[in-house]
Amino acid sequence: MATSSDNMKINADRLWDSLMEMAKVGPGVAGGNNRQTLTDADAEGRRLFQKWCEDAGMTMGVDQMGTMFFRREGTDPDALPVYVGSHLDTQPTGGKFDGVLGVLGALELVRSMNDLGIKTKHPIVVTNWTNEEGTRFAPAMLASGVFAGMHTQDWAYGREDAEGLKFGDELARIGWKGDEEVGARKMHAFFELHIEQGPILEAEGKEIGVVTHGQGLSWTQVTVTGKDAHTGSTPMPMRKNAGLGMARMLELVDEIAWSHKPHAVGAAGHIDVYPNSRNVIPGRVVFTVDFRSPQLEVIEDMENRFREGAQKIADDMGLGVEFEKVGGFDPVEFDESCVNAVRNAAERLGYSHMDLISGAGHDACWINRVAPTAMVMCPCVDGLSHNEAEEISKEWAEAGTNVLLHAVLEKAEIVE
Ligand code: HGY
Ligand code: MN
Ligand code: MN
Repeated sequence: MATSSDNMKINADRLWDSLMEMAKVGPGVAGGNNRQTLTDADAEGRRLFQKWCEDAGMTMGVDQMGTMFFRREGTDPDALPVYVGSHLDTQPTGGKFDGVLGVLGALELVRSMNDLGIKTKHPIVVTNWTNEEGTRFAPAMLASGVFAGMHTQDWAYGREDAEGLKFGDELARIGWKGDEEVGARKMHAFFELHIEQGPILEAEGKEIGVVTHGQGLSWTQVTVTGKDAHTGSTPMPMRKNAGLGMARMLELVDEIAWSHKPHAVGAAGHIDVYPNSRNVIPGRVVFTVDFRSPQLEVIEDMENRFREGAQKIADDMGLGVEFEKVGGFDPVEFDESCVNAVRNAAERLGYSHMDLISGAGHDACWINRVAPTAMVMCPCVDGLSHNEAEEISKEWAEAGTNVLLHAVLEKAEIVE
């Protein structure tokens, strides 16, 4: 028998147990996770998630990018489903909650609907998007990007990791290359629950972030070429030090981002030095510049100033430099009716909340281009993420998932 909608709540203990169980798959070295996309650990996590979803009575579909869809029937089989989910893949030194909370929160939403005997007009589809992180295979949000028509599937299949392995081959190797056409599924709406990955909600003492926008992202891969040479016997004036060139370019990235304070950010998280030998002057370095801002014109300004400045640094030092845009998306404004469903849920449930711009990128940022989309955020301790020490409280997980439940039900329409 369905309960009245206002006091519907999820089972926080069961959610937390599932989060801790999934955290055992692809453990990190410092209490977090290293469950990178298309690794054996990813495959193990997928199988565990599949078992849980099928135990909850859902039926699975998998598309040609490996994205997993689990369907709970509605009373109107022709009604477009409400999709809800996130990603199970992690950073190499990832936390237990980035992405995972959104996937297992969606599963908990269905488990609770089953317990409460809730029926909806629209079907519900719980989703695990492949390769959100973009660490092993750039760019980030790769599968949701193909789903939204931003990348071709062939281009995605050809993306290579540091060992030269191809995305398409690795997807087949782990046995998760599905048969569904990517993007063929049509959505009534999409919701994603995610930890904030920043300090604002905790600092403001808010339990829920109502995400109205997502900042844009630009990834430029830079290759600087100099000349390998002996660090001892090569006189300073003769050196072509690609490592030094990179250092000056990274200083420029920081300066450009600060010039657009307080919202713009810039850094390089990926850096490869060749030959990376203690007594060889680096002849080649490859690094990726990550610029972000809520304003597209700021992103474009940062990109342009960096390329000009880096080219001048290289010219002055007698180095070569090449630029390749390897990822990016424009700032996102989420769907007003879905955002209102999130805000209504937080208010109805009595959670403190505030509007928020997402600092990180998410699958929702691409899906927003093909379906009405919104995000729910909960705080994380010290705003820390992409770090094995990432932590949230069970209460924050519970609040976020309760709001997700009520927002999804507003769109899926409860049938008494
Ligand atoms: O890069 C991002 O913002 C996301 O965590 N993949
Ligand atoms: Mn994430
Ligand atoms: Mn992440």
